[in-house]
Order: sequence, then structure tokens, then C-alpha cells
Amino acid sequence: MKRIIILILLSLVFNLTAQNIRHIETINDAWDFYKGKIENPFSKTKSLDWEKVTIPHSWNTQDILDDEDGYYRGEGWYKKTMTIPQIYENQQVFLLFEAANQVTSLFVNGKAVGQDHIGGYTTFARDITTAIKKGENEITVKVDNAHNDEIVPQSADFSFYGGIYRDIHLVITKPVHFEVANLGANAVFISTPEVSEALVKVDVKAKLVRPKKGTFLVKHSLFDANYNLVKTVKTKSKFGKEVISDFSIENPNLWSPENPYLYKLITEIVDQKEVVYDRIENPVGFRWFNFDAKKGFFINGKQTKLIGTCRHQDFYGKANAVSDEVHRNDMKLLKEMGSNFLRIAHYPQDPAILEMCNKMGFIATVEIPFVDKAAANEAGKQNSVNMLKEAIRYNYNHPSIVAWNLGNETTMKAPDKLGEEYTKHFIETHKVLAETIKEEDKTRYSYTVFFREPAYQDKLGIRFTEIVGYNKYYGWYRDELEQIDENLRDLIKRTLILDPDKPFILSEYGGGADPRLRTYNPTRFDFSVEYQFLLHKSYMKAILEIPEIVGANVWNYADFQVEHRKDAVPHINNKGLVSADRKKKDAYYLYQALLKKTPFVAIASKGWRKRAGIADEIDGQVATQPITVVGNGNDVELLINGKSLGKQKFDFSTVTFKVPFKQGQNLIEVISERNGKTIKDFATIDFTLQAKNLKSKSNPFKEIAINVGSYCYFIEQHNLDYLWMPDQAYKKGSFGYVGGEFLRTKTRRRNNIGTDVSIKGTENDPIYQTQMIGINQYKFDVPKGTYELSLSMAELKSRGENIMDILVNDKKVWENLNLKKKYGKDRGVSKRFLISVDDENGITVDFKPVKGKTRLSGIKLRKVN
Ligand code: GCB
Ligand code: CA
Repeated sequence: MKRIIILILLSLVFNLTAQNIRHIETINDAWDFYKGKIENPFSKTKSLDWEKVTIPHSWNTQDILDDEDGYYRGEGWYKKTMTIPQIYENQQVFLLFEAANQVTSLFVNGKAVGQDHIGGYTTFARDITTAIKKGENEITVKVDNAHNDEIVPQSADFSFYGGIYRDIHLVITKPVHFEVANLGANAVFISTPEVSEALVKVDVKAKLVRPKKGTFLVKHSLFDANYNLVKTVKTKSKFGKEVISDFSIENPNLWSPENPYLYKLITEIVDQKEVVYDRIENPVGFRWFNFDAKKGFFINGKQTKLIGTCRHQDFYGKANAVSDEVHRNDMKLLKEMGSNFLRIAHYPQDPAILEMCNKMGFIATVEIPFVDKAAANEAGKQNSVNMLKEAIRYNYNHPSIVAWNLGNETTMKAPDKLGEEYTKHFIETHKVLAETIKEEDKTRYSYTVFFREPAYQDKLGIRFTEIVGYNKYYGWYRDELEQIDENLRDLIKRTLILDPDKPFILSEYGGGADPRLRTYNPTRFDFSVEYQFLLHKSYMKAILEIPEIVGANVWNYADFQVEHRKDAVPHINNKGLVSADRKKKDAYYLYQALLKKTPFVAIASKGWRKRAGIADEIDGQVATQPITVVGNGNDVELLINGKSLGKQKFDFSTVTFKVPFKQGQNLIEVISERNGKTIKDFATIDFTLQAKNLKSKSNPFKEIAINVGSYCYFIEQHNLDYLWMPDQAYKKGSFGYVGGEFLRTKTRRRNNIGTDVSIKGTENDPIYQTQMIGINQYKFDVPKGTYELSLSMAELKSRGENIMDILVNDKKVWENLNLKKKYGKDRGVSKRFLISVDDENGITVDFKPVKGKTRLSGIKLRKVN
């Protein structure tokens, strides 16, 4: 009997608490969506074509990837009918939007509710209590992502996708409740004015909505990670006043990247009889931290080098309408990479990200999308301030956040060229944002990210924040790998002269890599995975050695979609350590080897499964190619097809073996050891061995494709992993070009091979972006037979008229070819010819200029008979 009573009592207690959590549910499903302007949104005539969609949703998933310039920026309408569940008597009902880009208007039953929400990346809520009725309600949301002079971002290297691209929640409370519909949609603010190993002092500020009459108390209950109650405090509330509570606890478990220990604070509104009116939960991490310009970042007194990445909210084919699962998976990959630092760039992101930062032990910075240029008038400035306030208030309780960043490369559009009026607002915006950070949150640092010379910012007078970040692309947009270390040291000197106490973060660095491009001769701006690997290796050497770099963020964790970008993959900024659909590139494994504390080894290029090479010797059975292994052991053994190539020592976590590949499947195994633990990795590689002599009897010629004018292999992704080989000058017995030179992009800062023009009519842009200009011949010393010869060409960035004749074995096959005139510029053209070789002279393709210059981008030869 006694037991039964206890059980009943327990279940009562349980039920009570379960009921007392405020009611929150997502309302993401089955919205009707219409893209475009609607003149008369609430008329009953059904002339418009509405489409059913699920939130997260963006209307720009496709048009940012197509060949047409621009993407839809304008209105989109969402509507849905719903009955509101009756949870409490006299309940209060709110809609909470995690974000919608970028101006959002809400209508309930045909009437506007609240003000339009301005800004695409911050969370907001609206009180719909008085607008709703019993039964069906029509909820209508207009979202507009048109350019707006008064809202940042004004310009940036990402896409301003439109839509309700994050969850919508229905929040239902009792009449007495914590505020919901306020700037930042958060009502409980936790800070820790004092933290040490012995003691923490906790301050909590709560904002509630209550009637004038009655006694209502705010009750805080702190639980440890095992849900043991550690502390309870109750504070009386006064009508119209914030409720401030404080308490302290002894010997706290501290939060840090190594041990992200989280307490949980349950905050309730109760009356004198302990009846609960509302309840909110927050994670709490106790830590203290500081930045020191010379010694670096310290957490709980321990010096910690901050190494990590930046991240965009973006996924291939989904725009920014990314599910929480993808967000959490990203955080898992970042953790596995060994990083402890995350720059949430260039705007506040989905709440899932900071939830995981807290849980996994990331040090994070959060910023608003003041990028490239200010919204330079009074309204624009105020909108930016509001955005920042919303971001700070909504995210105030995350222990992972250490700094608020007010902007990124804000001088990209040089203020001195935009007039006095602009400059005035521009400077004032920096100032007021920096002040807002300190007014809103005294417990964290204010931060700005620049890219121009320190002296430039100095002259403008915009160095207002306590820490400073620099985005520097040495070894990519300018200068070579060898100069990275020296350039960084010089830059730091120049900033510390101006601000000796202002800590320096390398807030961006990186280089592009298209996973389809591979090479053994990496050069700057070739977009090869190998160059990106070398670039990150050079940076990490410098970053780890220079104490004044207190933190560094790779640009970027993942490739992301930029409508106007024209790199090796059009519309993709491919500086990611993983691709836009999250496949790891070689540099990702390098970071693991350098950062992970647990035993680790990997074949860096294991993602490159399809390879080819020319046999080492005439009639040889193997082609020897380098394989780089990364790891944190002392040394590593490599086996190819079961045969050991011995052990080699790691140097800066990397080592390269010369590996002989045979035709067909090859198995590479690597074995290493750390802390007494054996670790292994393997890769299977499908290898095509090309004979050194194309007339070889033991390895007869079948087919070859050459990426003319490039040192890079190119792997076609939508064509059965078709592999193009790098180009070479003609060698007797083999193949290659005669005459001409590699097309290069020559600017003040660059002289790279190829050019980043988006090529029409093909997905194999890199084949066409690289080419031989002024080529005389292409030769293949193949045996007798019938061949299919395929020529790929495009006219890019050319001057004047270019006309050529093409001859194969002295026979004119293409006369007076004017690519630009016939096909238009920047279009990939590919034509196949059937050729019969009846003698021992193989194939010679002649390119004869009629006017201007000859050109060739790719060539394929396949033996038919
Ligand atoms: C930057 C910007 C970032 C760009 C990046 C790049 O400095 O802050 O938004 O995407 O450079 O890839 O050029
Ligand atoms: Ca090419």
C-alpha cells in the first residue's frame, strides 16, 4: 500500500512538471507557398497556383545554381490554416520564427500582427493571442528577400536566399509567463560575474508578464549533468520590473573545450503555493576566460590555442534551408576534425549550432551580417543595432560564446569612394555597434573582422572593438606559400603597433579545391585538392608557431553556394575542407592529424579512387606515384597490394611514400601506432596504367583523355568517374602538345594557370578553363587502327578574331573555325572525328591559325578497331 501511494505521488509530481513546461511545437508541415507578388492576398478567388512546401524552405535552391545570372529576390507568400490546441485556460499564443530572410510580415485571419521583422538571420516571435479564434485560423506570412538599402547584408560572397528557412514554433503559455515576443525572444539572462575552481557567483535576470495583482516568484533550480538538484532560489517579482536573482555554488564543475560540462537551470514562475505558471530551461556552463594579445586565449586559466573553421548555413541543392540533422552532423565533423573554435559566419545561424557548441566544447564567435558595406543611413544603422541586440539577447546564455563580432570586411566597398555622407554613417555604425555589444553584454568581448591594412582602418577611425580579426588569403589571392609565415608576422607587427593590447585572430584563411581536380604539380589557384593541402600545411605551421595568433579560423568548413561566383565549379566557393555535400577533402585529414589527441592515421588522398598514370618503363607493369599519409604517431608503414614499402617518420604529421601502382584494383594499407595503440587506414584505388610507349604489345592502347593546358587530373563526376590526365609536352613514342603556351590569368597579384570563367554547355568547366593557346600540334604515337578523336574547345577572354584550321594527318577536318562567332564566347564545344591510321606515323593534329591564335582545351583518343 505504502509503495502504491509513493508511486501515485511520484507520478503526480512527474505529471505536474511535465505539464508545466510551456507548450512548444513546430509547425513546419504543409504550408502553401506562392513565389511572387500578390496584389490582393486575402481575396477568396483561387487564381494563384500555390504549391505545398515544408519548412525549412527556400525559393532559391535551384536558381542560384543555373547558368542564368541572378536569382529571384522579391516576395514569397506562405499560408496555412490551423486550429490552435487548447492547452491552458486564457492561454497566450505566439509564433516564433527561428529566422526568415529577410523582411517578414505576419497576418492572422487576414490582419497584420505586429511589425514587420527586419533582418534575415535573427530569431523573432509575435504574439497572436488576440488575432486568433476558435476553430480554423489562417496564418499568412509574407517574406521578402529583395535588396533593401536599409538592411545588411548589402553585398557579400554568399547568396541571400529567400524564404522561411528555419523552423517555426508555436509557443503557448499561461497568462502569467516569461516574455516571448520581445527583441531576441528570450526572457532569462544568465551571467557568472565570478568563477573560480572554488566558487561561482551566478546572476540571473528574468523578464515576465504578470498582472499587477498577486504574488509571483521566480524560482531557479540548478541541476548538475546527472539531474541532481544543486541549488534553488526564489525571488519575488514586481509588476513591470525585471527580476534579478543571484546565488553561488561551491566547487563547480567547470566548462571547457576538453570537458564541456553543462549544468541546467530551470526557471519557473510560481506562486506562494508553488503552483507553476511557466517554465524555461537553459544550459549553464561555468568558465572564465580572457584574451591576451601576447600570450593568447585562456580558459579557466589554461592557455588554449583556438583552432577551427568558419561555417555558413548552406548545403548543396538546399540553399540555407538545412535540417537540424545536417547542422548537428556538421558539428560532429568539426569535432572529429579536432577543432575547438568556430566562427559562426557571417550571421547568426540555426540554434542547433550553438546547442552543439555548448555540448561539444567549442569556443564560438557570433556575428551580424554587416559585410562589405554599411546600410548607410539612419534607419540602416538602427536596423543593424537591432539585429545585433536580437542576436545577443537570443544567444546570451550559451557558454560557448566568447565574443560578438559586429562585422566582416566592412571596408570591402571602400568608404572613401562612396562619399562623405556614407562615410559618416559607416563610421558611426561601427561605433554604435561596438558600444551596443558592451551595453548588452559586459561578460564577453567585442570583435570586428577586417581585411585591409591596419593603417587603413586606423585612418578611418573604426578600430572600436576589444579584439580584432584579419582575413588573409596569402598563398591564394596573393603571394606564394613560402611567404605565408613572414607575411603573417609582419601583419601582426603592424596591428600591434597601433593596438599593443588588442588580441589578433586570423579570422579567415584558405584556398579553393574542387574535389574533381588532382595533381602532382600543385600551383596557386589551380583549385586542386593537393594545393589546398599544402596551403593549409603552411598556414598551420605558422599559426602554431606564432603566439600572437590567439585563434585561427579556416575559411571555410564546407564549400558553399554563391550565385555570382565563377570558380572551378560555378556558383560554388570551394574553399571548404569538406565539399558542399560534406565529402572530406585531403586537408580535413591533415587537421585531424595535427589536432586530434587520440591516435590517428589516414591516407590523405583516399577520396581519390580513380587514378591513372604512365608506366615507369617501356613495357613496365607499374607507374610510381606519391601517396601522402597523415597521422599523429611517430612513424607509419605503408603496404601496396600486400607488399610493405617500409616505415617512414612523420614530419609535421605528414609523410609521402613513392607507391608503384599496377593496372586495375590496388590496395593501400597504412599502419601506425600512438600511445601503444595500433591504428590503420586503407584505400582501394582503381588504376589505369597507360603504356610509356603507345605501341606497346603488352599493354595495348585503348583510350586516353587529356586535360590540355593543365597539370591537373580531372575526374568527371556525372560520367562514370571518367578520368582526364594532365597534359605534357610531346615525347616520342607517347603523346603531347607541340608549341603554344598554357592559358594564364595575369593580374597584378596572380599569374595562375587557367581562368575562372563559368563555361556554358558543360559541367566539366575545369577542362575548358585550362587550355593551350597558340598550339601547333597534338600528337599520339599510336599503332595502326581506327580511332575516335575528340576535341574540346572554348574561346574565353580572347581578344579580336580567332580563326583556325584543324588538320588530322594532313587532312583538313575543320576549316575556318571561329569559336566565338559560331558558338558564342565561354561555351564548351566538343566534336568527335573518326580517324583511320594506316601507317606507323600515328596521329598528328595540326592547328593552323588563319587569324589570331589557335587553342585547345581537351583531347580524347579512343581506339575503335
Ligand atoms: C572573405 C570573405 C568571405 C569570402 C572569402 C573568399 O574574406 O569574408 O565572405 O567568401 O573571403 O572566399 O573570398
Ligand atoms: Ca584543359
